[in-house]
Amino acid sequence: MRIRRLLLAGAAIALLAGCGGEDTSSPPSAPIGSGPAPTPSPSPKPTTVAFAEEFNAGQISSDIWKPEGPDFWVNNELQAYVNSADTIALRSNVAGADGGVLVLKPKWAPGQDTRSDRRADFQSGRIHTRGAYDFTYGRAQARIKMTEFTGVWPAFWLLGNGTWPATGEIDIMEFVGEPGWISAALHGSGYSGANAFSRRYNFPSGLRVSDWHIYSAEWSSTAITFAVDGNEYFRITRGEVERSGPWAFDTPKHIILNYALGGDYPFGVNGVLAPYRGLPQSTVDAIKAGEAEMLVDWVRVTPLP
Ligand SMILES: [Ca+2]
Repeated sequence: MRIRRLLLAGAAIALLAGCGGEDTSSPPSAPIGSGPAPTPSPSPKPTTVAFAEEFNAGQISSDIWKPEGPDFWVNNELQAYVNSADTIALRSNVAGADGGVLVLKPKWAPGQDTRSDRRADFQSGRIHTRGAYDFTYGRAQARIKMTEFTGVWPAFWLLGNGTWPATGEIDIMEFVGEPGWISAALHGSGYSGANAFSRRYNFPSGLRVSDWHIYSAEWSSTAITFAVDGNEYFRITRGEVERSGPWAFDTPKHIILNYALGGDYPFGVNGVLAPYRGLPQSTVDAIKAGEAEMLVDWVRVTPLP
């Protein structure tokens, strides 16, 4: 994500911890790892650049997607991640979708935070493919639809498997709840946090974040190009990056889908201080009403031409 100062210290530990048994809460309704593994929909299995998760199988594959747990905390965000059917689910019969969709959804849950150094009044979902599907180079795409509420922070991104930011981060889509735009970013040593390469994509008149859109990054050894619905809006070459620091994009990355709330990036845009940093009461009300969510129709990684 765009600003990740806390991750400097916590990323390696948190992410490594996230590789196995990270969800210590695991309520009975946990949607991932709660039953026999279905036939994995990605084909073929990891290691090569070819991945297709359509979310059509009726169950989220625990072979591929790992949930983040409540110990994880970065960017001063307002939620605790939990693996529950309220925060991570599949939904069918969604208008405009091709079969099932993944739903990541924040929930009002005061008094349930298990971390003593944080008071998260919300729970939400975050899943990743680290260790199950990591890849280097390719075109990563996801078809996503989100509701619009100030201070939310859903995202689709790729993260390197080593120390942040040295092993790189490719933010394909971040939405902080401001109608009309999303942003993309690249982070590495010498260009991270507030100094990342980033750009906003402003939707053409009449189009909204709350419509279905395809967010993509074409990642090669010489450049990374971001597009929305095939409209390229941000291209960074290796040479441009290397004027700020080492090119962090020749090593494997994994896929992350998450729904954060508040924290540094939304706060930096909206300046809201109350009732939560970066999150106004209107959005809290929307979360309580179950209206804030990100729907993901599919995620695909295809080889470069
Ligand atoms: Ca689908």
